[in-house]
Parts: sequence; C-alpha cells; structure tokens
Amino acid sequence: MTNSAKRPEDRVTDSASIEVLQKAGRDGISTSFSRLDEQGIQCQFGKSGVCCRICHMGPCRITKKAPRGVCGADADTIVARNFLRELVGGAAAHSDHARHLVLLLRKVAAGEGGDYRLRDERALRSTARLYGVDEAGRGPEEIARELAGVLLEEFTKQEDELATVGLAPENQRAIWRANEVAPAGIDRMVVESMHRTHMGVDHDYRSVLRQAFRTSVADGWGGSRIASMVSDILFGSPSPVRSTANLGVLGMNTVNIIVHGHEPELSEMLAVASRDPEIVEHARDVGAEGVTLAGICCTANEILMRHGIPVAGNFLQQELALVTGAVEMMLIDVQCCMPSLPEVAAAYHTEIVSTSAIARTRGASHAPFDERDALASAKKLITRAIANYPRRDSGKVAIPSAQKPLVAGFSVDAIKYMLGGSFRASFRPLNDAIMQNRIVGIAGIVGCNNPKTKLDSYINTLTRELVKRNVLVLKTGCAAIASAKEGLLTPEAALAHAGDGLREVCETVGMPPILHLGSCVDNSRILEAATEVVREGGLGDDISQVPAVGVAPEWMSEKAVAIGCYFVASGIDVILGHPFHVSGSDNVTSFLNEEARDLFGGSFHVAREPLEAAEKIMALLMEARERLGINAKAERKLYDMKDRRELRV
Ligand code: BF8
Ligand code: SF4
Repeated sequence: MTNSAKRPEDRVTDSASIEVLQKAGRDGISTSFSRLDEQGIQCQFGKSGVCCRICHMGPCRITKKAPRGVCGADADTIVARNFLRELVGGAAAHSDHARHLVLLLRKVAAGEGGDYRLRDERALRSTARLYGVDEAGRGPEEIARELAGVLLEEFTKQEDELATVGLAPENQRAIWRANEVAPAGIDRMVVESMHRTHMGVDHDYRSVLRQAFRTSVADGWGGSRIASMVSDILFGSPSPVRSTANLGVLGMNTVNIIVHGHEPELSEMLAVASRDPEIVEHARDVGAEGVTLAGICCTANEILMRHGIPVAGNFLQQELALVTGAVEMMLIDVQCCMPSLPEVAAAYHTEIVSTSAIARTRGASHAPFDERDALASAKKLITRAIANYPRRDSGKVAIPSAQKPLVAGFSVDAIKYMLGGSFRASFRPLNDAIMQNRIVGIAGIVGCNNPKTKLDSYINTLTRELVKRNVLVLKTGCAAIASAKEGLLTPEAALAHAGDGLREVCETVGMPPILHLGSCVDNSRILEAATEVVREGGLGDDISQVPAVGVAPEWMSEKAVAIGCYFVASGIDVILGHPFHVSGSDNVTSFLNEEARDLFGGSFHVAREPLEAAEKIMALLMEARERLGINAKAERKLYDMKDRRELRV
C-alpha cells in the first residue's frame, strides 16, 4: 500500500485522532501526515548521514564513485559530524530552557520576579545542599540568590567539570573521566562542538563521537537536570495528581485555550489565571460556560504534573486539536511547535499566539510574555481568547468524545514516598523487589511521535508487553501522553495488564506499574531514580549494572538524540524504534551500537517492531541480572513454573 492510500486508522491509533483526521480530510486541511506523503521518498543521502554542507566547497555527498568530499572528508567524518551537530541542537534546546528558569530564579530571589514565588522551599533547601550552598539558618531568598549564581556558572564554566555531574554516582563520574567525556560548562560544550565540526577541525569519528557523548552528559546531567530542579523550586515538586487526556478534554461550551511547547513559566500563570472568578465571569458574558485550559506536548506535561490541567494530546495531535474547530487560542513558545499551525488555524477561528522572545512563526500573532507582570499578561491572553469565542463557527466544530482518566506527577521524591511512606521514604522496597525478581527491571519509555509510525502504536504495544513481563515502566514526554490516552496511567487499568510479580509489588506499596515522570527535561528524573537505585545498594556500583533500559520508540527530535546519548553514557542500553541517520558509516554505526558498550556499559540497539523490542529488552535485563548474580538467587527462592514461562525471553 502506498502512503497516499493510507486511511486515518492506519496513521493514528486512538478514536479521537481517527475522527479528527477524517475531518481534516473533509475540511481540506494538510497535516504532517499528508505532508509526509507529499515528501515522497525522502533523501537517501540525508537519511544515511553522508550529505555534508558544512562548507561552501560543497555540498558534498558520499557515493561509491566519490568516497570523499572536496576537502577529503570521508563518510566516517561526515556522518559523525552530522550526528554531533544534531545532538548539539537537542542539548542546546534543553539547556537554554534551563537557563531561562535559572534567570527567573535569580529574579525571584532578588525580589524582581513579579508574581513568581519560591513555591517549594523544601526543594530549594535540598537542592542548595546538593551544591554545597549553605542553607541552615538562612532565608529562602538569600539561599536562592546564591544557588542561582552557582547554577548560572554551570553554563559558563570554562575548564572545571560541571558541578551538577557530581549528582551522578561516583563510579559513573570515574567512567566519564576515564573516557574523556566529563563535561565542562554547558555553553562551552555546545560552542566547542560547533567549533570541532567546522570545516577542517576534528576529523576522527571516534573523537567527534566522544564529544557527542560529552555534550549529551552536559545536557542530561547538566541542563535538563537543572531545568527539572529549578522548576520544582519555582512551581512546586510534582506529586501524584488525577486528570484526563485526549482531544475530548476540549469543552463544547467553554472557551478552549491550548498551551503548547516546553517552557513552563507562562503556562504556570495561565493555570492560576484561568481559575480567577473574574475570568470565569468574562467567559459567561460571551455565552461560554467557563474556560478550559489544556496542554499539548511537554508544556502539557509540566502543568499536568503540578496542577492536574488536562492534556489535549501529544506531538502529532497539535494540528488535530485545531481541526476540532473548537480552539479559541493556541499559545506556542519553543520546541516542537509546527510552523504549519497558523495555516491550519486559518481554516477556523483559532488564533495562534507566539509568546517567546526567541520564537516567531509567520501567521501567528506575537505577544511577548512579560515575566515581571506575568499574571496580568496571562489574564490579558485569556481575555483575548474569550473575545474570540463568539467567532467560533458551530458548523465547523466537531470535538471527539474520547478522553481517559490518568494519574501523573511522579517526581523521584514522590516515588520514594510511595515506596517507603513518609517516615521511611526510600528505594529499598524497589531494589528488594528487583533482587527477588518480582520486578525484572526498569524501562524508561520516552520521546516523541513521528508520522512514519502509526501514532502511539509502538509505544503502547511495547508498554503493555513490558508490564505484562514484570518490568516497571517510567515514562516522560509524548510517550507518557500516549499511555495516558490509552487509559494506562490509572493504577487500576495498568495493574490489570501487569504480570503477577509487578502487580504484587505495586499493590503492596500502592504504586502504579507505569509512572509518568514528566516532560522531556524530566528524563533527568529517570537518571535521578537510577542513581537512587545504585545508592540504595544491592544492584551494582554504577548505573550500567542496574537492570534498566531506555526506549525511544517513535522519536523524531534532535533532543531525542541527546537524550539517547546521555542514557547510553550513563550505562543504560537504549532501544530506538528507528535508527539514527548514520547508516552511511559502518564505523560510526558500530561505535554507537557496540563500542559504546565497552566505554560506558550501554549502547544503542534498533528494533523496528514493538515485540522485537520487548524481546531485546528482556534479554538485556536478564543479562544485567545474570551479571549481578540475582537470577540464581531468585530462582532458588521464588520462581515457579508459571513465572518462568511468563519471563521467558
Ligand atoms: O520535549 S517528546 S515531540 S514534545 S521532543 Fe517534542 Fe518529542 Fe514530544 Fe517534548 Ni520531547
Ligand atoms: Fe564538502 Fe568537506 Fe566542505 Fe563538507 S567540509 S561540504 S565534505 S568540502
């Protein structure tokens, strides 16, 4: 079947997306799905990573007849450089997000943060202690001021190792130092990577790829970790919260506002403002019943985790949300916001408003968000959306009914609390359950959607398969939203799918078997959880020894490249649903898929089908268990034939 013959039900999984994609067809709207078709067969040089346009003697592309570019660069050099440049894009995105938050923290500490507060003093004090900032006997503002200074230095450090990397297990840092991937300042890593990939600089693919891993560590154990920690200080550490997900969260009779993108500053204020009685009154004045605020992509995850604001959808649903004809305003900031949005919106009454000083989209109105006057700015935007409500054309409106209940908000502290209770909060029960083989291991299923894969299908099939096989699943980003839409983020539903061992543990401690840990910067929370497991003892001295894997089933973004690499650099095997653009170099491919394992204890694997991935993951977890010597122990004590059959890989 050619792509153009694909029906909506071949492209998306959930009923809401199917209905709206059908409507897009009727309304003549082009979407990422139809545009993928229009692209036809995509560039094979790009796909294999052998197209170089780094200098103007090129662009060069490597073929059998022309194995070197004009400068003499071969496929290994070109593929490795392209890979590093992709990764740098991702690391820069996460880290700039972190920088904006640290700058806000500094303003709040100086009393110049307008309506923002240091919402979580406990998080502030514990973070300060991590960085050696004295907190005892000092007020929150004073601590925050010093902490913000320390965190800003993380971006500018020239030669010293990142302090945030000190949060990793000691053995992990020793591995990084031994392999020359311990990073200095985040900005330095990004700039140095761009320098090293300039024409005529770093040509040895191994050297370029080491720099890729080094930059990724500066993201995961630097920028992303900082973003999560500072968000917790400013907006509160997440704890379990109930909400709903999918396009059905949009209201037929309410003013619908969607926040889309990544940085949580504005959405936090919108969450507050949307509940203001005055705002609700305004909405009634135009004949609406109230205001529905909902999120798309990682902004959705941020305000879901902290406020229980419903999720309208994940990445590939951003255009579909507009096609419902029921969205008064979509606010976009940075990352993963498609430039097509204003064009889709033009077919309805929807206004697209960009709010970040660094991101503009033609066709969108631009309303730069003033942090010093945040609440008033948020109210102004909501008022503008309310004014747009009377323009809604009921003839064009079709909101699908599908929405599912969910529980999200699992910060590492929240997980610890669930496992041990408030007095003995600890990862011990999880470590014990893994050592006793009631839980086989941990899988982090993360990342995006990609129209090349039927929306959510790989993510959801794999998730179900793993919990069935007694693997605890941690989720972030659009992969977490996929589970939410399937209804698997409620403990009850997930437990029904869980294998006996996992179910028993989860029921005993009152923890769901699939945990939503947050947005993509919150992948750092997965690293934090893995560190807790190592510190708790019994499962190895560094993360590579823990039976844990990462999976990016439907990934598309440069950020996913950075995330995959910092997982691998942390010793965690990563399964990709489709490969990187590196097939043009056997050397680069084998470095990523094999040699990395010798350096870090983990490497990349490609599994194009979810069941193939499940087999691979079980084999990797079993290998790790074998190395720890906990399989034998478990078999003597706990295995019966039924367990053994279920766990067979
Ligand atoms: O940072 S999972 S599509 S929204 S990149 Fe984007 Fe991918 Fe979604 Fe969040 Ni992450
Ligand atoms: Fe071609 Fe070398 Fe220039 Fe790349 S750097 S475009 S391979 S000449």
